[in-house]
Amino acid sequence: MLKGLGAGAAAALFTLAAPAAAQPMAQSAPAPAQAPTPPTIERAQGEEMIKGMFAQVDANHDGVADAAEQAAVLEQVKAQGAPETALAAIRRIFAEGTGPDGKLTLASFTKARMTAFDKADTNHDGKLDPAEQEAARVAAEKPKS
Ligand SMILES: [Ca+2]
Ligand SMILES: [Ca+2]
Repeated sequence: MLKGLGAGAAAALFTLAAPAAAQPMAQSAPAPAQAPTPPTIERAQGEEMIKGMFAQVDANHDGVADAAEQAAVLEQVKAQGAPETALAAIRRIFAEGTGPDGKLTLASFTKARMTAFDKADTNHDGKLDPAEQEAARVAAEKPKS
């Protein structure tokens, strides 16, 4: 699970946040062709990312991310050095995605994350631009008051 995803990338996918947050300034590397500005995420693209993320959590592919699978992801993200704020954000995202039947399913997870996507899309153009992604990431890592 989470193969090839760094802690930041995993957290970024969960929070639909800027990949820039996961890449602490690659200034020592030769100048990349692209500016480090994260790309704007289209709504359909965001949904694909969410489904991909669920597939990573649902290790046995039975359509439900159970408590053990959620715990395994948290362990892995933690082992990759994610800060406690990121772990807390992921826990909250799991909780928010849990349906009325107490299960975190692809459908309930996607629904909850797309609701978050729409909330983060503050100018309602159906896309998350870099500023909206950053604002969502900051909000996600803040404890709820
Ligand atoms: Ca499962
Ligand atoms: Ca927008």
